[in-house]
Amino acid sequence: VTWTPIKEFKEILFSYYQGIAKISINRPQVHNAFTPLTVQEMIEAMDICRNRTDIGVIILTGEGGQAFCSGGDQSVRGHGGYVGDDTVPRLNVLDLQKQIRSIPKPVVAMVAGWAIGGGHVLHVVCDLSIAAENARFGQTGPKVGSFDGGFGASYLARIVGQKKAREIWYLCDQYNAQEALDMGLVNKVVPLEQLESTTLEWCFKMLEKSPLALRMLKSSFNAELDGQAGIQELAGNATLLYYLSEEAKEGKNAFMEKRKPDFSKYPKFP
Ligand code: 2NE
Repeated sequence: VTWTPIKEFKEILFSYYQGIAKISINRPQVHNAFTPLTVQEMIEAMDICRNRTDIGVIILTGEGGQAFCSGGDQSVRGHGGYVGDDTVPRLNVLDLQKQIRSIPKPVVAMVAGWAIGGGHVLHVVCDLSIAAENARFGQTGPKVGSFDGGFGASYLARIVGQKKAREIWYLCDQYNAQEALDMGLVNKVVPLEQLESTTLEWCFKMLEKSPLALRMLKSSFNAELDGQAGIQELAGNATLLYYLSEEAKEGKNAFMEKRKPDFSKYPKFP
């Protein structure tokens, strides 16, 4: 597979192959820990993925085969957040989590090696997770003076159950790929050398499906859990579908033609 670069960044690789975008954290020397710049670049890449109509599925991963992501880079953690070149402390990974959740296309975490701390939460918020046999999962917050009580707690608990989620956070243990599969934390485990080919297979299966159906399903799964923000997302998709109808177009056309709309011919379904 030959990936074509989409845009050059400093701390991530961003590339394209046959309808699939791959966003890969490129800091293997620190197990792909993220800085504010890494996250800012991932947010920009996600935004490009959202806007490009030739991209149907997004893979999130890390370079090197030893780590997906080890969370926030502790060496730049300052007073109130992670500090970038502008000296401002930030927790911008929370914005990235929301973006992964609301982008109307499936996001697949392709996990080799460590998915730890804030890096674990990133795979948790992805739609699907495919793990290599060397994958290791866990939270470290209470050990290193941090926690993620948002998706990192509540959505994790929806996936693995309350008892297990509390165990993961309170004990800060690490779990291997088989244990992750057993608790429903990942969708599939494969040998490392098959990780990308299997992930691509799954992506191509999704790319064959109706993009609007996948979009509606993603926002429907979210709606049940995300309160008003989830309903807003699902309702936005309902509006999109309505805009595609002749009935909605009659309203707009009548306004533009400065006449009364005639909705009489549109059925009042039972
Ligand atoms: C991942 C883990 C368990 C791997 O251990 P090991 O022994 O295989 O590797 P090692 O030697 O620890 O790591 C290799 C190099 O990567 C750096 C290490 O310091 C080491 O550097 P050198 O000694 O070779 O110079 N490295 C690894 N993770 C790093 C990190 N997160 N920040 C900076 N440097 C890192 C082990 O490395 C580990 O436990 N890592 C830390 C995991 C962690 O606690 N992450 C932060 C959680 S908090 C968070 O992410 C967060 C949040 O809770 C809320 C909001 C936003 C973020």
